[in-house]
Amino acid sequence: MKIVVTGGAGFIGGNFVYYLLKNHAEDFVICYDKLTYAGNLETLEDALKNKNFKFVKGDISNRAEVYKLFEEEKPDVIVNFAAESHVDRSIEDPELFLRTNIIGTSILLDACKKFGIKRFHQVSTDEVYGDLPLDRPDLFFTEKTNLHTSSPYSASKASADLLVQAYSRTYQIPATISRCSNNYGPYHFPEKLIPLMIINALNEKKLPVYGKGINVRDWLYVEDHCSAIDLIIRNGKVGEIYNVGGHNEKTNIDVVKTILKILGKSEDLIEFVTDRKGHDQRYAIDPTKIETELGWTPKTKFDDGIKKTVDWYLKNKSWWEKIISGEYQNYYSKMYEHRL
Ligand code: NAD
Ligand code: TDX
Repeated sequence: MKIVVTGGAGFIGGNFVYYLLKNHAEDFVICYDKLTYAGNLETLEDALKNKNFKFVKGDISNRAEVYKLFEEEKPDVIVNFAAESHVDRSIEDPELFLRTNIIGTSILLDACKKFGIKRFHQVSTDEVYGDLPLDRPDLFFTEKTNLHTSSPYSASKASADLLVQAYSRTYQIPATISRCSNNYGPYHFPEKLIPLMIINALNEKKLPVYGKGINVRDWLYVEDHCSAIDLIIRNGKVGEIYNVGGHNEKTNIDVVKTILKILGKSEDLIEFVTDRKGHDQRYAIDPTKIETELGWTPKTKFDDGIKKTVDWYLKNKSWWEKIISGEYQNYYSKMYEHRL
C-alpha cells in the first residue's frame, strides 16, 4: 500500500512513520507536511534513509498542492495527522486552527472524492467530547458521548470530524476516525506539558503549572496510539469512530512531580501560574470498542513510558536545544510572562 501520512514531521505523525517502516516493510510511506513551527525534518532523519519513504513539502489547506500530491502519488491510504495542535495557541489566535484543521481536512476529503481512495483516516482527539467533572471518576468518554468543545482547537477538530462523517455518508468516502487521549513520548514538541517540564527541569527553570495542577489527563505512550491507528486503517470498519486510551489518568501535578523525581530535581522548581482560559478539567477514554472489535491493547505502562521519555530527552538534547534556542523563546515569553 502507498500510505500518505500528513503532518508526519510532527510528534505523533513522525512516530507513526517509524511505526509503519518498522512493522510494514511492504508499504511505501509518504510524509506530506507544511513544516510549520511544529514540523521538523530532523525528526525524519532516519526515515529519509529508508527506500520505502519519501518526504513531500506541502500544505493540506492548499488545494492545488494537495491535488498535485494525489495526481502524482496516487495514494491508497491517507492518515491525516496534519493540524495546529496546541490549545494555548488556539486561545491566542484561533484563525489558523480553522484554516488548517477544518479547511485543510475538507480539501483532503475533496481530493479523495476527486481521485479516489481506499481509506481516509482522521486522527482526532478526546477533546472533541469536552471535559468530565473531577468528582465523577465513574464517567468516561465513549464513541456515543456528545461533542461538546471548550477551546477553538477542540472546536476545529470536532468540525473536521463532522466533515469526515458527512463526506463518508454523502460521497461514500471510506473513512474512519480515531479519538485519542493525551500522548507522550519521543519527538514531542516542547510547548506541551511533559516535554516542557522535562526541559525546564533539566535547565533548572521554573515549571509553570496552570491553576492548582489538579486537572486530569489520560496519558498514552505514543507507540500505543500508532499501533491503534495501524489496526484501524487495516481492520477498522468504514464509517466508524474508535476511542483510543489506556486508562491512565493522572493529575498534572502528579505528572510534574514524577518527572522531577526521575530527574532527581527539587519540587521547589514548581511554580503555580494563572490557569488556562476554559481549562478542561478531566479527560478519560473508554477504549472498550477498539479493544473488543480490533483486539487493541496498550503495551507501555505510564511508569515505564515516562522513564523512556525522560531518557529520550536526555539522549537527544541536540533535537530540542535547536528548537528552544530559536523562535520558541519569543513564544515562551508571550505565553508565560503574563501568567506570573
Ligand atoms: P504536532 O503539532 O506535533 O504536529 C503537527 C504537524 O502537522 C507538524 O509537522 C506540522 O508541520 C504539520 N502541519 C501543520 N499544519 C499543516 C498544514 N496546513 N499542512 C500540512 N502539514 C501541516 O501535533 P501532534 O501532537 O503530533 O498531533 C498530531 C495529530 O494528532 C493532530 O491532528 C492532533 O489533533 C491529534 N492528537 C494529538 C494528541 C496529542 O496528545 N498530541 C492527542 C490526540 C490527538
Ligand atoms: O505549561 C503548561 N502547564 C500546564 O499546567 C502546559 C503547556 C500545560 N499545562 C496543563 C494544561 C493541561 O491540563 O497540562 C495539561 C496538558 O496540557 P497540554 O500538553 O497543552 O495538552 P492538552 O491541552 O491536554 O492537549 C493535548 O491532548 C489532546 C494535545 O496538545 C492536543 O493536541 C490533543 O488533542
